[in-house]
Amino acid sequence: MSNYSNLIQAIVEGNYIKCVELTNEALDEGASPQDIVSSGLQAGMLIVGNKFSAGDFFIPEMLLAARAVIRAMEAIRPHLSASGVPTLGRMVIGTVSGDIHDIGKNLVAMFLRGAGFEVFDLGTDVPVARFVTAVKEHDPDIVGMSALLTTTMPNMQHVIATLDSAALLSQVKVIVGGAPVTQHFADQIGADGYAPDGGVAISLCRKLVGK
Ligand code: B1M
Repeated sequence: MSNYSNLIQAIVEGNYIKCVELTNEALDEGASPQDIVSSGLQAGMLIVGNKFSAGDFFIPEMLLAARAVIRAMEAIRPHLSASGVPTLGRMVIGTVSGDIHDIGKNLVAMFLRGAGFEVFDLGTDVPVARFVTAVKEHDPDIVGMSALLTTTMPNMQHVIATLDSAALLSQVKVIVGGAPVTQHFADQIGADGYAPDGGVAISLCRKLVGK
């Protein structure tokens, strides 16, 4: 299926039953999970975001759309299973402090698990200090941070600075992502990489661990 207009419409309407049904149909027809995510789920959320910006949608509509996408992701997850694939590396991931958006972060975590990374998900609104303790606990190769709000982006820099003060920064690679994040911002704060989506996150993480 290359036309995801019905799936996009179901997301905009917040109809999670239809959204899951159409996602399963697309999977049955042989569409790749990546294509469903980028051309269907993300495209739908983009429209929802634009409607919110324009004042046509409010928080309840955003929540209904988010539920539809989360349910569709649950349907996609088994198709990304990496059983039998050797671990490529360990990663700690979280949405930074003050920010509760987790759909994109969850997608990235799911893609990376599917690609063979062992991912420790710290959740959302993760305090700076929690990233530091997670590095001590899990000894990851990569720390990944997500931010969806311009106001929470600076917290990524705080995490990097705190890892540096704790003499842990040299042991890990740091990657950042999220709708308002750019390569320029990543360079500015001293991150090792930026990924605009889950697919690029896989190739970036593979490159950072040399695999
Ligand atoms: Co909010 N929200 N929201 N929201 N929300 C945005 C982000 C916004 C752009 C909407 C808008 O105004 N057009 C706007 C931010 C404006 C800004 O900062 N400039 C906004 C706002 C203002 C808010 C509130 C402040 C609203 C309010 O309360 N007045 C509030 C903030 C709460 C908080 O965090 N403290 C809020 C709340 C919410 C909901 C709870 C209702 C809900 C979140 C539900 C959830 O996540 N469980 C929500 C939603 C759904 C959105 C939009 C509509 C969709 C976000 C999304 O899930 N996109 C969003 C508008 C938009 O982005 N178009 C919006 C789909 C997702 C797949 O994409 O997250 O970008 P994304 O992830 C992509 C890439 O960015 C990348 O890969 C992912 C997959 O390809 N990526 C990474 C993400 N993380 C990565 C990490 C990596 C690598 C790549 O490495 C580690």
